[in-house]
Amino acid sequence: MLRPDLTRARELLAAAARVVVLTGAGVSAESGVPTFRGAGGLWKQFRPEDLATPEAFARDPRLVWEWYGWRRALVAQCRPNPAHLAIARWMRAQAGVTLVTQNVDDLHERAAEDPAVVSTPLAAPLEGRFLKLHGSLFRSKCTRCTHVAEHRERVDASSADTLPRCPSCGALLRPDVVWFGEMLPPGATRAAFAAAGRAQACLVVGTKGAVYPAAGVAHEAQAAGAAVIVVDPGETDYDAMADVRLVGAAGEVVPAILEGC
Ligand code: BV8
Ligand code: ZN
Repeated sequence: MLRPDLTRARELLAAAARVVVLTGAGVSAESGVPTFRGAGGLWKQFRPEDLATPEAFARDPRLVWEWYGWRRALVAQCRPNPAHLAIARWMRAQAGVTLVTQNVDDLHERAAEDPAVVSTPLAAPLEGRFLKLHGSLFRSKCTRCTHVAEHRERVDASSADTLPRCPSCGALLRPDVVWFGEMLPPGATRAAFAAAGRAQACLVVGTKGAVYPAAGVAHEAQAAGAAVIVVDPGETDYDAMADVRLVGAAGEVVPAILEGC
């Protein structure tokens, strides 16, 4: 017997021609990637204002690279979990699904390439339906010129002299992620809010909804009349507005909702 909240969530998603999925750190928690605010979360060991800001990088690029290098090495050991895989399969099977993620890990991307996922026939091109609002842990950009490139090699943050440098102009490279106080990528942000404004349902997975403007995507969907479904073991800023709140882990709940979708 299915939980009534699961049944309700399935009904709302089945009735929606266009759906926006908004994910945060919680969707990667079962893959072993620490969240920001959870117990043992990333922010616990390092405070955001100390590290995820341009000022922190200007002040101590070595420490900031040490943190990002550690996160990169950690994520490289992790694997997509059943929530990433179920969302990736669903995006292939349903043309109207758009994924908006706040995460800088590459687990959604790796799920999309998983053999168990790519065997699902593609209902519509994925182009424009996978939007990353906060950049990528595995891409670095130059602090001086326009160089930006994938960057997966281990970072030696043991001294300022060993930090990664731009192959074009020699200036310091930085992680190509959006820090606090920085603008989000305009194109992806516009596309995310446009998709939310057209959605009939918004599935929120693993985010407290505390960081803006990304957190506003779910509010935009709700304002446009979309049903809001929240999947999280804890409390979130979306709970009061949710049509359905599924208390549980993404890796268990998301596949259960999307089965048969
Ligand atoms: C902007 C990339 C303006 C980097 C991130 C004062 C000064 C400066 C700015 C501000 C300020 N006050 C407010 C702001 C705006 C600020 C903001 O919102 N601050 C918050 C803290 C109040 N926003 C910004 O600064 C943004 N930029 O405003 O620019 C501007 C405009 C024009 C021109 C110039 C400038 C930029 C914000 C982006 C910051 N970068 N990440 C990196 O990763 O290192 S934020 C980072 O935290 C994530 O990307 C994510 O977006 C955010 C929140 O994390 P969550 O994903 O929600 O994770 P969290 O741990 O919080 O929650 C996890 C959830 O999962 C929990 O609910 C938990 O219960 C659940 N969970 C746990 N296990 C599971 C699970 N769920 C399911 N299954 C499980 N198993
Ligand atoms: Zn350069």
